[in-house]
Amino acid sequence: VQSSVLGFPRIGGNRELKKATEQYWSGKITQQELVEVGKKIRAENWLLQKQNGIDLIASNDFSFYDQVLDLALLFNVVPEQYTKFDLNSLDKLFAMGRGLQRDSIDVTALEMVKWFDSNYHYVRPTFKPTTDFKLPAEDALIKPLAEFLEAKALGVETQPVILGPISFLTLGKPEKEFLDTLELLDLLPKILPVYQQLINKLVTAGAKNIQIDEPVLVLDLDQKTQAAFKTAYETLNLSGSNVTIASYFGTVIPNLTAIESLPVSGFHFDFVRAPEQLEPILEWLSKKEYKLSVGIVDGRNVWKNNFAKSLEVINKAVAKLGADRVTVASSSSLLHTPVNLEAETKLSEEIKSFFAFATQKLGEIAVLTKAVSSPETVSAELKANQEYVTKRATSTLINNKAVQDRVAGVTDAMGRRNHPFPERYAVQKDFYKLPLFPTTTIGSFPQTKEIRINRNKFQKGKISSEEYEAFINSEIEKVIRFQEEIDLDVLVHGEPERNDMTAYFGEQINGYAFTLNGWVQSYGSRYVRPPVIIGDLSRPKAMSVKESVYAQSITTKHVKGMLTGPITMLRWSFPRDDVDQKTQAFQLALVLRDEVKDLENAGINIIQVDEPALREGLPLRSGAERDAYYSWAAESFRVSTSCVEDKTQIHSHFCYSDLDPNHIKALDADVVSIEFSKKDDPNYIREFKTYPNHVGLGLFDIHSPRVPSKEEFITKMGKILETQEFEKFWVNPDCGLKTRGWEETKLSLTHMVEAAKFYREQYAQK
Ligand code: THG
Ligand code: ZN
Repeated sequence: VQSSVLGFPRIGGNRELKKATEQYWSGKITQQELVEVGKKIRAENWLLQKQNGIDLIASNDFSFYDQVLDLALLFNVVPEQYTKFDLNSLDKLFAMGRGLQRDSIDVTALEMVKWFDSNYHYVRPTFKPTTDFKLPAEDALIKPLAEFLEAKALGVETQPVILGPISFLTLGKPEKEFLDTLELLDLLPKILPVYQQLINKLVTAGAKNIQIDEPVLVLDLDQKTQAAFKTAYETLNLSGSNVTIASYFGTVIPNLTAIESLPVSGFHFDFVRAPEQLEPILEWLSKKEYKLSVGIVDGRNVWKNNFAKSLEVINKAVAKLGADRVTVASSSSLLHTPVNLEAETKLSEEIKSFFAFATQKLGEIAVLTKAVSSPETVSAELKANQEYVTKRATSTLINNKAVQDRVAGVTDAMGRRNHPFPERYAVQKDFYKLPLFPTTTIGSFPQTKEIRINRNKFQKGKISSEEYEAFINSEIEKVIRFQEEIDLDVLVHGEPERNDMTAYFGEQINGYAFTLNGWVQSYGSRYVRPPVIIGDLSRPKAMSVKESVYAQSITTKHVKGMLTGPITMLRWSFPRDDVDQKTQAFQLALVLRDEVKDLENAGINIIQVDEPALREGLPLRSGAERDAYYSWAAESFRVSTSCVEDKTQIHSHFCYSDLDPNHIKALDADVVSIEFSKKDDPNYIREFKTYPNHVGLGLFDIHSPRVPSKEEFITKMGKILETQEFEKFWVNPDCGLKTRGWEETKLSLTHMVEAAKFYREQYAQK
């Protein structure tokens, strides 16, 4: 039995990659210095895995921005707009990932979308019929090759990981002009020779094992896509190396016929997320000679592995296939878990004893591997693990009877507003007297260095809570005055008190644990520190009322209260693995319901409850589980928000994914704002015409420092107005502004408001 890790976090134990990348962007270090930081992180990761006795260690799992974007650049899938300037490959990568506005250069970023149902975002490659797939002429620029050789030079033999052709194509989209005409899989004959060249180079360099990721195998695939697997892998000549096709985050069973006889050496499947696929897979493999990589140490969560349970799975595989055909592996790349639990000096010993981060998971994989062939060498570890399982199940941190009873008592009526939207809207229209095309923002304003410094000082006890509150209030006042100045209609307080929209609330809810250093990459140089749901959830006191009330007290305009919805709280936390997701969502819904009521009672009339993670919670496959999700996810949102009067206007916000208007409709929010600026797709606008309540389609990309002109806003709004009913139309950016600087924020919002006023005049006569 061998051990395998599909990928290790690339951010460094102390976020070294983020710091270096941002320093490079701001001109403080050179590209060479940045490259060195990357090299150092890779070396540390490989050596750490080697020390832990991992047999198959991934390479090419590193990236300066995103691994899908890396592959696009490697294969010359670079839209023309990025090729006009003389950018070297790393700068081109960054321009594609985050846009670039400098000197005479002005390009927007490619679209960024959720990686399956995770909180990681990949950059979506765009293809056209004439995309000229090719490898760079210089071997040093062929990243998988260069990194394989780099590890080899350190004495580590690695398994290069490459996203496979079917996933790479289908996770992309056609360039705008070809949206309706290009079938991505028709590009297969053109892209396969380039995959072949790459594989040949790796083989020549000595790669004995290659992992090709085909995560789309866990999605619903049509006939054409299924057939493409056969075409692709039968066309490629993979005989020079042991090629493993890897899937994760779900079951492959519905697509099994697509892969059952491919000419590869083996497969990796995720038995953490989809244990039910074990039997049929073993049945199939017992008739073949493939190797099986058993994904059994969770790459998506922080809980310690349950060795006894895992060994049942592994031993079944060994019994059926024999030890030399079985590999013990992480379920997916460990990219989605924090780097090292050792850094958590503030967690209680009890809670800490429940967790394993990426570094600890390496040890778990090693123990499980040994437990198969020589259990006596790891008997102490197995025994300690058994004790953990019992201790956690009976821990007093976990169970709260009052919370369980309250969830059991949730009624349909609790998820229904007093009146349907048209009636509520009549009341709201009268009350708010907003102009046509009301302008607003999504909630956060730039998180400046000063804000971060003060928050830090407060956390470390270097300033008193009075001083901190005074500072936060002064920041709120700044944001309010600015919004008044540029004449926005519905104001926000700017969220200077919040580090992160999930962690901020998680830290105030009983039943949550949070980390000091549990960073996980979200996209590019942006990381999150997901709080961990460890037990039943309750709210000891109001969480957001003070700041909203202060903001409302200093302005005559309406200030929107800002909360994070139950699904997003759940999805952006590490959830419990001992209770189902619906129960956790309803516990959160009740916590939020109390908060919504408190805000309303405190005179906050507009309350936004964000659900950007609504779509990512959707089960990856259609069927009963997905239908059930649609219903309980919407209900948990409505339970959070339906306790208010007709007059109180509930807003919600969605981003990072292609949304189904029907799903949003079921939430019955009065106003929704939706990320939109990079959806160059008129069909998507048209879909939102069917949305019955009011809607703001995001007008500019907040991930880029680029400032759109007033004219650009006018054009964008014009396009939307062609299909959208104008009375329903709100004007707002794509998402919160916390990652932006003040300079570009001021200009962009000013232009946005000017454009709204332009149309207000135009439509005044209608
Ligand atoms: N919070 C969480 N998850 C998220 C988002 C979020 N997932 C989707 C989306 N938003 C991702 N976007 C971001 C945007 C900004 C940041 C992280 C993810 C960000 N992070 C700070 C950084 O990297 O410097 C750290 C924030 C902190 O101090 O906690 O700015 O908003 N959970
Ligand atoms: Zn958003």
